[in-house]
Amino acid sequence: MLRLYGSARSRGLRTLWMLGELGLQYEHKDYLPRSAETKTPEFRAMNPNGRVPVIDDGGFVLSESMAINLYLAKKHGRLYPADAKNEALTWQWSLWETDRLDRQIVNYVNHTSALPAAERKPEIAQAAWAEVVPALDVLETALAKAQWLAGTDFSVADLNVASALYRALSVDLAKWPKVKTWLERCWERPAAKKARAMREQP
Ligand SMILES: N[C@@H](CCC(=O)N[C@@H](CS)C(=O)NCC(=O)O)C(=O)O
Repeated sequence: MLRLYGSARSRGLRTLWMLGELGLQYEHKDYLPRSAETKTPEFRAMNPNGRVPVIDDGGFVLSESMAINLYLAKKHGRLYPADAKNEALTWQWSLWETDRLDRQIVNYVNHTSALPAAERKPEIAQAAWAEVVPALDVLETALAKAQWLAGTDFSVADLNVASALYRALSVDLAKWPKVKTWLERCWERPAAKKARAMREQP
C-alpha cells in the first residue's frame, strides 16, 4: 500500500488533498517537520533533505510535494491534462508557485499572524509581501483569461497552486478577486475540505 510520510500540518497537506481526489488507500505516517522521525537513518535514506512530504509507492520513493502530485495524477489518470500543452502548463504553474509564492506566502502569514507575536519579524513579513503582491498579480491576470490554470477543468495545476496557497486563505485577497474566487472554488472540493480538516483539527 502507498505510504505517505508527512503531517497535514506540513506540505503533506498537498499530498493528502491529492490522495483524497484520487480516492486512494494509503498508510499515513503523520510526521511533523523536524520531528525525531524525520531524523532517523531510515527516513534520511528516503529523503536526504530530511523534509516532508515523501511517498513510498510500492518501493518507489519520491519527495517534493509538487512532483508527488504530478506523479500520482499521471499514474492514476485523473486531474492530469491529456494534451502536451496543458501538461506543460501544469508543470509551468507548479514550478512557478514553488519559485514565486511557496515560501513567500508562508513567511508573510507567519510573521503577520501565525507565529506568536514575540516571534514575528516585521521586516520578514514586509520582504515577503513585496514578492507576494506581484506573484498574485500574475495569477490574477491568468485567471481573468480562464477559469482554470491548465485547460477547461480543475486539474493538478490548480490543486498544486491552490494547496500551496493554503496560507492565503487567511489573507485579504480583495485586490485579486479572480484569485479569491478561484481559490475558494478549489478549496470547496470535498477532498480539499477533508485535508484542511485534518490540518486544522485541534
Ligand atoms: N520543496 C519541498 C519543501 C518541503 C519542506 O520544506 N517541508 C517542510 C515542512 S512543510 C519540512 O519538512 N521542513 C523541515 C526542515 O526544514 O528541516 C516540497 O514542496 O515538498
